[in-house]
Amino acid sequence: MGIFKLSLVFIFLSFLKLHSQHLDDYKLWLKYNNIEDKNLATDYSNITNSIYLPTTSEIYTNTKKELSTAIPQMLGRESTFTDALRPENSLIIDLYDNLPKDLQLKVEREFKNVSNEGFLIKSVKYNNAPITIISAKKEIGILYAVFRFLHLMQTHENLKEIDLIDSPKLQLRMLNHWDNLDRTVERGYAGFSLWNWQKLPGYIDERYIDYARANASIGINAISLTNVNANALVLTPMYLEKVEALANIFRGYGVKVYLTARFSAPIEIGKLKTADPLDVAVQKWWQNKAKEIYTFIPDFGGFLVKANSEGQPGPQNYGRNHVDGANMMAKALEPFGGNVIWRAFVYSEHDDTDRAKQAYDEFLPYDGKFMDNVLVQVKNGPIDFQPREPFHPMFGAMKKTPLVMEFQITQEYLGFSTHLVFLPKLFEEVLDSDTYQKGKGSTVAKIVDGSLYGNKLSGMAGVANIGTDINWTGHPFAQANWYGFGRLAWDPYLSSEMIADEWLRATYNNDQEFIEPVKKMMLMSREAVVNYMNPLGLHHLFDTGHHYGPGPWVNNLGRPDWNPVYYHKADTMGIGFDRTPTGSNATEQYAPYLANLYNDPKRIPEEYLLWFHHLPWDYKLKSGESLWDGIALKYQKGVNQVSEMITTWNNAKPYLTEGQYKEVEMLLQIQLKEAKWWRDACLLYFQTFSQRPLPAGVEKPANSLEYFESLKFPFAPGIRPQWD
Ligand code: BDP
Repeated sequence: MGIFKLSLVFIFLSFLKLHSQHLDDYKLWLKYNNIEDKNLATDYSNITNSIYLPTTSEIYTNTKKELSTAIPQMLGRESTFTDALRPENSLIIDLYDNLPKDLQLKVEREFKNVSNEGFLIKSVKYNNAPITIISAKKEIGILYAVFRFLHLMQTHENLKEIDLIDSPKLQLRMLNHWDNLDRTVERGYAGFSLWNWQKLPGYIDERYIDYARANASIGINAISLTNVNANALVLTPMYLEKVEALANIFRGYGVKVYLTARFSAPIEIGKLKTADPLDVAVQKWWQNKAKEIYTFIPDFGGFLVKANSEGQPGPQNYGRNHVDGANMMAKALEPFGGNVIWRAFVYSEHDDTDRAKQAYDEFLPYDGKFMDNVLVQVKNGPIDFQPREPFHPMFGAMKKTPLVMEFQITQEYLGFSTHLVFLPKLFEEVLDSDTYQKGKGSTVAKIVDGSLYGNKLSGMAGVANIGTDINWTGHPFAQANWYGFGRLAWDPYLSSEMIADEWLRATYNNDQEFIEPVKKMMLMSREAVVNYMNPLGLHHLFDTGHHYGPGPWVNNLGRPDWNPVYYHKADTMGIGFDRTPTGSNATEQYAPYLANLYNDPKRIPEEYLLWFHHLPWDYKLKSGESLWDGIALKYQKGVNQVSEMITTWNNAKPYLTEGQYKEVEMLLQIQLKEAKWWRDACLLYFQTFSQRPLPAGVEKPANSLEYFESLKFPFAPGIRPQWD
């Protein structure tokens, strides 16, 4: 064979390897790899030898399916399933109410602490033999328990003496897809939308089932299918039929469907002249619409609404307010048990108040005025999903209204699906933040789970990072962000470290020598991206529209608050946004303790310094460095951290397949290149104001400022056409 042919064969083989890697990535954290440790495998075999699981419902059937997929893969042998209890059963799975009395007695005490969607997994002695009981109040709890049980097997936990109860702390654990009906995904970096509207309802893609399995495995129980910049067509019968087909799949995994409702739908698809929420015909239209939707989807979740925000229609178009709008829809959904999730992401083009203050100003007066089935969904920070923001001041201040935390899992401002950034670290930082609104310890987590003020509803939403890419999320490590979001929506008190640990084990392998350094890399990755993009409280330095790469110089967009210069305010005197009483006074929206802390540049945590203060270039940081040097060194540090990530990944090579190694290695190299781009572009630009040299240790920029300013990306992914 000639050299040419040989290399063709080689290319083909490497393609096959990479391709099979991608197929493996498709399985997410549900890989169910073969367990090589003989002792462990024997223990697990004994526990799962004969399984009692009555298949009386769809959820139970799906539960059984999962067990019969997972166990043979992990243990190399099948389990026996019985529909009726038998003496040989080693694993007994059923609702508590259905268990025979003597088995109930074995778990009665623990079971008292299991809530509605929670579960219990416990090993007990029964007829002198060890058995394991998996039980719950509702079928969905059984499915969650089995997923957890399989996860514990995947992560090689000792299950011989298991005694575990767990219940979700939030009611609504939701993904928000920003998917358009033409299958583009706003801010989507992992291909097109999963929802194949053209082929629905007739064609059910296997992928819908795998998507639902993945969600159920981490406890996600709601999804909104469509973009918040909504198209009213999804509310027409033609689309409702398609939505119904999806809802029918998801129901078997405990996932409810929500839709985004365009406020002007009564005009666009209802032929009315107005969408005024106080107009009786409009109210009637929404009531009829709700009724119609429930004929298709009897357990429909409700509406997610973006109104009077970034050009979307809303009640203010008719001189009405958010309460008028939200309550009108809530009233329509109420008879059927549906909710309205009303977004608080608002900032007006007619208001020149600091954008960071506007949502709070607009919503606080309405606290207590929304109907009981309205939840207000608030982004984690007051601007817009930046690499770091202080928590949104509405958390803690708005006491009577249940607030849904909105995180962004898709990495619009965090390097798209090219950069490895472990977001649970960011989520954890926000959830652990103390609002001090009801004294010390009033954390955001306690507001979100409803415990601080006793709100009846609670929830967390994540803007999905999922698309048609074979590996679902573009970057293999971005799967960890979907996973981690689900885990924190289940329990907002979990640590990001634990989440990284369990995700790595289920996704890659259980070798401690692999886990420890790679986990460290994940936990550091979030700070790295803050350092090389937006250090010391800087924010929104992103290039126009697409938000790919740096654009701190952008100053020509239609609205002042769309321009990066609005946010960094760099001038010859210094840099940063003064949000203290000498500036916009956004700090007044926080509890007095925090307001005082944030107002004082000497005491404020330095990661928020330039969010709240405009300071001179020679301002002395805690380290003793000048502000200019400190900023420059942070950018350099971010770049160095990415280099360290590459070293860590190279060292992990012996624990990875060629495909696993290669795909992340290539992405990390791009990340390094782009981290340098951020450093060089931002420092060169800020240097035009600071007029100071780069401090020792900061690499010289590879290109000129003009070069960086000239870069254009008309086809960057995820942009919505109307932004152009
Ligand atoms: C911004 C996005 C925009 C979204 C908006 C939102 O750039 O595409 O429509 O948030 O959350 O971050 O509504």
